[in-house]
Amino acid sequence: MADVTLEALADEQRSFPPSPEFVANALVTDSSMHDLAAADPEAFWAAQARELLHWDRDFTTTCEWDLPFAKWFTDGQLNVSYNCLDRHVDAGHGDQIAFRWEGEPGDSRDITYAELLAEVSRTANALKELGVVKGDRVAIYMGMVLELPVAMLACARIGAAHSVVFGGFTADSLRDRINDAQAKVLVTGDGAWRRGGIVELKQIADEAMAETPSIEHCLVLRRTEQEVAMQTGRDVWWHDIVPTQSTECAPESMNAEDLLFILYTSGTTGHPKGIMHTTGGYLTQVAFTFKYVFDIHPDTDVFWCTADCGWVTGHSYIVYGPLANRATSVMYEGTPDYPAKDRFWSVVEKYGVTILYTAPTAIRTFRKWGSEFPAGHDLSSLRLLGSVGEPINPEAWIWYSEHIGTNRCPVVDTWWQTETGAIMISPLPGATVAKPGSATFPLPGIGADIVNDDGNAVGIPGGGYLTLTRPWPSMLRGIWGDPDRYRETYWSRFDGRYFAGDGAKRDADGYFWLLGRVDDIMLVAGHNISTTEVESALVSHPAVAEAAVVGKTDDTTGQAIAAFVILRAGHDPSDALVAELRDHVGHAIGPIAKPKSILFTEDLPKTRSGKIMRRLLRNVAEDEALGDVTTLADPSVVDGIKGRYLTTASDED
Ligand code: 7RM
Repeated sequence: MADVTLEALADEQRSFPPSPEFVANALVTDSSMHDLAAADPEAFWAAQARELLHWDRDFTTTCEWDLPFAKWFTDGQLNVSYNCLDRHVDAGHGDQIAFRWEGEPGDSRDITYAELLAEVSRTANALKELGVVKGDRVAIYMGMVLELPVAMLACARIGAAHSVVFGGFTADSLRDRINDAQAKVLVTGDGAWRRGGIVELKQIADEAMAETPSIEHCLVLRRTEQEVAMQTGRDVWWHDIVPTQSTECAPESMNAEDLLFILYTSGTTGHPKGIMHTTGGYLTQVAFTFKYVFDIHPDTDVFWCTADCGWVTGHSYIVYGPLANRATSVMYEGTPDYPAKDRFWSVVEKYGVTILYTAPTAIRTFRKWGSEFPAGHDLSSLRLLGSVGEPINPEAWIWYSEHIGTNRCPVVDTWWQTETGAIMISPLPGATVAKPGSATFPLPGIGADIVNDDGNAVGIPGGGYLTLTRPWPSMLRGIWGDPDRYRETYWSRFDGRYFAGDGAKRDADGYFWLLGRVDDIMLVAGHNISTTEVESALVSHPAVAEAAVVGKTDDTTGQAIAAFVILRAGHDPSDALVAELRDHVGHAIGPIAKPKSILFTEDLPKTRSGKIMRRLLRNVAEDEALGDVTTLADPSVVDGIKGRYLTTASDED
């Protein structure tokens, strides 16, 4: 990590107040909730916990803070699946659709709350039959089929913790995660559809299970229907054991601090971190943020989060947040470009999606493909748009607002992490005046601040390290099996504060701007320059779809900026364009931020959840070995860039 404080350079000041039409029906339209929470954050969260959830036993303490360990609502008891299913059915909403599922090949299925409750109960009984008891861990390795949330909720129902492993991970990754958590059962499928082809889930799972002694049984869903090997005694078909179970399965009353799930995040060293989330605090903040950030009206909204359930975004905003709020959600199995580049927009039109939550990487890709794809569909059902996963470049924000939101829909840029469990910094869409590229303000009840190297608050305006100043209900409770790493990673850099690893600044109006991971900050001639600001300046040029910049060792300036640029449809690489882009950045930010070299590329190295991996580009720029590439979505991308970088990247000046 660079031992520096960030000097923020660019200052974006366009502002977008919510439209009067949106405000007319919004849940929050002023600062009263922020004010209430600021007066007594703990009392605020206690009130939310009681208002949003059903507690089998009420809690008497709100937050116990023994830094860095926090407990919320400790003596309260509740069940997550009861809160997501039974209470809605009991209240007469059994016929409401919970998920409108769209398969990649074009098949589809609606499932009501009553049907989902029955399916979850049967699956919970099946897991019990396979020997799962309260306190066990269950690994889940599936594509985006309805049975994936069903399996998660079935675990929650019986008090087993789930560990969902993204269905695109390798056998080695799956094996390591199963072994770290000592999972007893693995739930998987024969295969998953991906762009018309089959991901051989069971075959990969078999390879993993060759070295996972803790696994006693593997429950296998039939989806793609190719032949798979089934090991007698260990492997069981879903359709043989689930449908025959009883639909009665009493939800286990859990303590608020019982483990709900483990979710692995890669981290900088090879060994993945098992981030732990517990029951009461997690569900409280997830339910709260889902309701107010997305302004949910459960009787009329159709919500669609395009993430995969293998990421925290899928846990919190496909499964637990929507179901706790009795929302109707779309769940989609496939990719945005299959069978054609308008698939997302045909899904929005088909289901009348009102709220869309997606990632900047997708938005930049849609902008690159061209506005004719969304323009060919009726998107008038949309009323609110969200973004998560990376900083959203102002230009991409504006494109999203114009071409998807047709200038009617507020955009909420939501900052949070696997570790935070739920959204932390975000507009409240009916109350906050947005600025494109800014996540705006911490949500009610959240304490965030920006500090310098010495841990002192930098004030307003100012840039530095983003920290969280007090515990929040859905904060991680630790790293599975490694309390020292937990303390070291998050709580040792700044005394008494959680360090998120992100750089940020506040502008003169106090708006928060996320500036990228601090490990990526560049030091050019004594100036600390954020990757986000230079990339956003590049993306604001009409020829540029996407950009990634890194610092490369330089004899005169210490580091020089090396840029990797993807062009939009209809633009071609040329030396003239290189010069134009360098000038463009110079005008937008200042001469110091001009990239020294620019390489045009078709692709950038990204994680499987779509985040640009600048570390690998840095290695390319420095002509170094690549190091760990296990989290890379497509390893061939870096080799391609590397080959071309070494032969064509011209250092200017
Ligand atoms: C939800 C998720 C966390 C990291 C985080 C940031 C980056 C996420 C935003 C963002 C700027 C945003 N969890 N990040 N959202 N940066 N603006 N709205 O992505 O654990 O996978 O990643 O993602 O660097 O620390 S995550």
